[in-house]
Amino acid sequence: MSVVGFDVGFQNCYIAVARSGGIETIANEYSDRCTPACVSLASKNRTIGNAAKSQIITNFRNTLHGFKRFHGRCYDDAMVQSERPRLPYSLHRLANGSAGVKVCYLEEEKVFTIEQVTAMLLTKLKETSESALKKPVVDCVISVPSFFTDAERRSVMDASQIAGLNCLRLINDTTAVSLAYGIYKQDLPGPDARPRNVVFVDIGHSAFQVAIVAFNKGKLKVLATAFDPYLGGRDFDAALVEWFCGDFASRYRLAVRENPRALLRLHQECEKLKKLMSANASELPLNIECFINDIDVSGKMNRTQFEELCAPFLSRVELPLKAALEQSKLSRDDIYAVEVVGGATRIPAIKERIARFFGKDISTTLNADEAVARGCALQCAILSPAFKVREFSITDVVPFPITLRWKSTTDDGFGECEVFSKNHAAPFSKIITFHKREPFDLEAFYNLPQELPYPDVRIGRFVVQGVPPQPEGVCARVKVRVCVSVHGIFSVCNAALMDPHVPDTTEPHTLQDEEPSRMQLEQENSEVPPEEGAAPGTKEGVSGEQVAGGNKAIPKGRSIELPIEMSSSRLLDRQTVNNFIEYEGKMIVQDKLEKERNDAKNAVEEYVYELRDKLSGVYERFISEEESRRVGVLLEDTECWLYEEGEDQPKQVYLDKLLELKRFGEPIEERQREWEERPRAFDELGRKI
Ligand code: ATP
Ligand code: K
Ligand code: MG
Repeated sequence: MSVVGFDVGFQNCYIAVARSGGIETIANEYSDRCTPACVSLASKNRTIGNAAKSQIITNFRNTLHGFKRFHGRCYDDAMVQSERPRLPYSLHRLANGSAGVKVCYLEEEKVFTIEQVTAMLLTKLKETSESALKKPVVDCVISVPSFFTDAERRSVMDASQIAGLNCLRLINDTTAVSLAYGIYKQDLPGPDARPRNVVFVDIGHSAFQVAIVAFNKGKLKVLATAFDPYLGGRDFDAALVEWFCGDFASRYRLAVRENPRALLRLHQECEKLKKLMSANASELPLNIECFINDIDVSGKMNRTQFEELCAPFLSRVELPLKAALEQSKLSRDDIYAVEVVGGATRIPAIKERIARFFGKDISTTLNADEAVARGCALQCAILSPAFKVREFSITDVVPFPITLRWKSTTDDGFGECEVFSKNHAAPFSKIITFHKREPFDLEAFYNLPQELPYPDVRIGRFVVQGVPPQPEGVCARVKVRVCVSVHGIFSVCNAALMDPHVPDTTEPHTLQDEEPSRMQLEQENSEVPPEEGAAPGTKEGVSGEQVAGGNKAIPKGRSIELPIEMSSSRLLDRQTVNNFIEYEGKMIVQDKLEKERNDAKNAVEEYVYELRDKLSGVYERFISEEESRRVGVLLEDTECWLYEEGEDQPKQVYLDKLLELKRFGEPIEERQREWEERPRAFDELGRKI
């Protein structure tokens, strides 16, 4: 069983694995520990990660990057629409309204959902981890921003399924970082002592997250989280791009924005310049050769100018810090350390603002790029029965309060109840008791729309089925369990029809029509099974008939589990996910075949060069001039063929070509080998005598 953690960033992905030596961040086939979140579709295959990144400019319409935030979003979503004009590739409105992408793949126009695109990226991360671990990888932990709502989280879960992964937990970025920080600390306060409170700030390419976490020996508890989901390193790049566009327009009369390739190049150069400015306060150059119409451009910028340009972004740094501190109810003196991770925290002006806000130097004990992935791998190790790790309990928070609403069957009124308040511990589950005469609906939604970084407050509709018709004046007692799972996803996870003969001592108002005031909200730990009486076996006993037959079907003192159906407008159904799994498999095969075809072609090319070298080298004395000339011509012809007719042939053609060449090359090689072995054979013979 594999133990793997994936940090799927907006720009950069990292992989950490658990091996006997501990947690390690691993490198891909380019010896790079960072795999760009980039997927490029082409006429014969797709490339993912580093290889795709190198296609950003050459194949810009079909090279996808910056798609992470489209998870669970509608095409018409304001955020999606504001990103759309900045993307070099096309977004597409899918049948269910979701945002997808439209690209040219295998020489055809093709639409992919965001789940499929992220699945492609995950396939790459999976393969990289498999080659490092030398075994199949299925179980994993994947990080998501702490502000991701249910729709976004469910969408990432679907992506992981499409990639053939079993995601044991979607963990919040900052929670993963906290785990990476806390698990190795030997000097944490005892279980009942005052906790050590640490602030974690992660500013990546697209977003800014902060969490305040209380540590005691063997446990961490997130006290509060806050974020600016729309502030990250890319905003600083964009500010530079904007400025240089203006600069180049006035000095070179160039309309950069009208040229997608030039704009992409400028973006890359501005990002490089931004990084250089983190280390260097003096003026730095920006040069691009043959930028537009063969014009070389150059410009310059210093850190002070950069900071002025980015002042609107820098002024937003304090807000999430303030929000988190207020929610945690701690004072600055209660903060033990402020740890920063994420690439954009390397910007000196950002670091200064964080330090100034908390009134202390910031710490960088964690690896800013790899901490999230390491935390994910640690969480995976904790969850995996195959791995022994130190016990460490993690309590996260519910970032957005959740309310459940229902319609009363008796008086047509509505009832509702906030089931999870802001910063409620998670994962967690609760039980609500309803008195019903028929199947009923529960609607879950986020009740603070102004705080939600998502346009739709609806989480989903849950239909509790199988409640048998009741005689006049009688209601069936149904206990419904609602939970926020380890993935941070809300659901109505089960419902049980209670035995009417057993008086429910916990609920004094059992026979009255339900209203919020008469509803019981029992809190339980998420790990406890639904009801003492509800043995898992009872579920199988529920058939439509039995339920319709009335309460007699309920075993004495026990309960019957009722089926629940969830509907949500953007949820992928099972069949669609299965189709995507199958299609992903086909694309993997296609990539493999294309790789083999290319390898076969490369083998021909290599053999041509090798044989040519040897003809005028080691083989020279084993071959007549005439033969050497003939083979030389053959090699030349083959080389030309590779550039022309042979440029794009099926694998078998290259294999045949190689055999043909070897028919000439191998006899010469044979002669050379015989000659080389002869004196040795002679020697051995000599010794025997
Ligand atoms: P997100 O967390 O938003 O999903 P991500 O995880 O991909 O994004 P990171 O890898 O943490 O993001 O950070 C990438 C960002 O950090 C980029 O904007 C990059 O330009 C920026 N960055 C990296 N190094 C530096 C540096 N030395 N100075 C300034 N910015 C930097
Ligand atoms: K990252
Ligand atoms: Mg990140």
